[in-house]
Amino acid sequence: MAELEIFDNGVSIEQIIPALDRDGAVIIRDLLSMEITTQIIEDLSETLEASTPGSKSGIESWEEFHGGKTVRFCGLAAKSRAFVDHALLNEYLIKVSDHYLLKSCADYWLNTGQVMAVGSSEPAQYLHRDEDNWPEAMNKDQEITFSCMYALSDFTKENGGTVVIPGSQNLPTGVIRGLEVPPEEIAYAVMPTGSGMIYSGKVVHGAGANITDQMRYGMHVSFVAGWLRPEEASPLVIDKETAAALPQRARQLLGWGSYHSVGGGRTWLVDFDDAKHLFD
Ligand SMILES: O=C(O)CCC(=O)C(=O)O
Repeated sequence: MAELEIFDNGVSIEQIIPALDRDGAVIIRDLLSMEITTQIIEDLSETLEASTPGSKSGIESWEEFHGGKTVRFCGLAAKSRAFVDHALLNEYLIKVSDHYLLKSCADYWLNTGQVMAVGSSEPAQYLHRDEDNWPEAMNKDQEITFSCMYALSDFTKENGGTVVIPGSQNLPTGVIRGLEVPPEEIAYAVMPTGSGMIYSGKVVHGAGANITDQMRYGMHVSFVAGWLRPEEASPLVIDKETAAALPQRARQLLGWGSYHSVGGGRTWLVDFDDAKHLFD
């Protein structure tokens, strides 16, 4: 079995980048404090209780991907200020995303913030890459998306802890759906509550099988290059009033700001003006 490198909160970015370059994923313990984790869970619990397992897509291939026993929901920034301040604006996730994504774009924004609660007896999800969302933009020389899987409960090998293939970010460019790999190449994101696994959009991974009788509560946050269309339509969910109360960087990440390309044009404008001026 392969392993991911595990760091403690407080580690420098310079220490984790070599591990990310090598494996495509790292685990950081205590990325969220217990107090913040508890607050986020409390903020999201009403939606969690009201959500039923299975895909909302109505599309067979997505039903398989989303998992029939897995609860998923988005719009987290509208539901939890603690999510915004500590998960969306997480210092490590932002610094790592700056390091990798700003080589391919002038800025990035939220791709999706999503609870992924894997239910008891859910089989393993097929292995994939997050950059599969944007096949037209894949390029071996650039990262277009970076993610963090926060553990809102302990992640174990038995309860669906994320399966990761370290080094698979270097496999040939292209969409991967259902890669078969020998057991010795597989690592599991085994991590206590409050930890986060930060990973490249190129690394092959998927939710593990949950063979326990408990749910595994994960919360995924991913960023994507500002010139690409995100999975989640955040500004259609986070209304202007909610956005106005948030820090400017959070607003920008949530789509309440425009994109200024390096040496090219500006996009996502409001009558030719930067959307951030809606809050002046
Ligand atoms: O839940 C997990 O551990 C990973 C899920 C995942 O990779 C996805 O749904 O895109």
